[in-house]
Amino acid sequence: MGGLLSSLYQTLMNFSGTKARILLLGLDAAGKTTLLYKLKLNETVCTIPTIGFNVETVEPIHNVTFTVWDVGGQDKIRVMWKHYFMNTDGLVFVVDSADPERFEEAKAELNGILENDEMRGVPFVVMANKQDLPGARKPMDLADKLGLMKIKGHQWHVQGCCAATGDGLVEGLEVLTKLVKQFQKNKQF
Ligand SMILES: Nc1nc2c(ncn2[C@@H]2O[C@H](COP(=O)(O)OP(=O)(O)OP(=O)(O)O)[C@@H](O)[C@H]2O)c(=O)[nH]1
Ligand SMILES: [Mg+2]
Repeated sequence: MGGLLSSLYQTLMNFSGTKARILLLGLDAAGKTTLLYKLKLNETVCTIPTIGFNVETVEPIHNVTFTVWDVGGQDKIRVMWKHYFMNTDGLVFVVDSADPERFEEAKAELNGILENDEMRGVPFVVMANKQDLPGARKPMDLADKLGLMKIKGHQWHVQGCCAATGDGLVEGLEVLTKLVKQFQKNKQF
């Protein structure tokens, strides 16, 4: 019966398309707003630090429409992040790969997010951003520094990217799409 319901659900989802609420978080200056508007407009916008949030719906990827919430990452406003957690289907966590001095801080913030009850089981993609900069750490190196292999209860992927040019963004979100579909299906049954 579960199998029948599951395939019916899948058929309906394929027909109607799926909607997903995506949170875009990371330390200040990681490149979140740059990434969001590169995806949305295919433009490299000139950003200022985000106080509050930006929200945009981006073009469907594999039939999934993402509503992306980009919340400011400055130290003093990170306390606001938790107010965006409810009903999240996927997390994009952006890291400046060329700023190793802040990897520990990024790791602590990521763990804090994932430990929140509202974020239980939510899949995430770490965007190893700014791969264009000299000294940028490779995605797997970053995964190691952030301790991703030790994280339990969440599906994850790490994607090298450059938000300024758009390289790697769609690839990262394609993986997130798959993880989100699985997460939503598991929630349903
Ligand atoms: N070289 C390079 N610079 C980037 C890239 N992505 C973003 N930046 C720059 O990094 C700076 C910060 O980018 P934002 O997108 O404003 O960062 P943010 O994560 O939204 O920061 P907050 O809103 O303060 O949380 C800007 O000067 C961007 O131009 C990238 O891929 N490569
Ligand atoms: Mg911003």
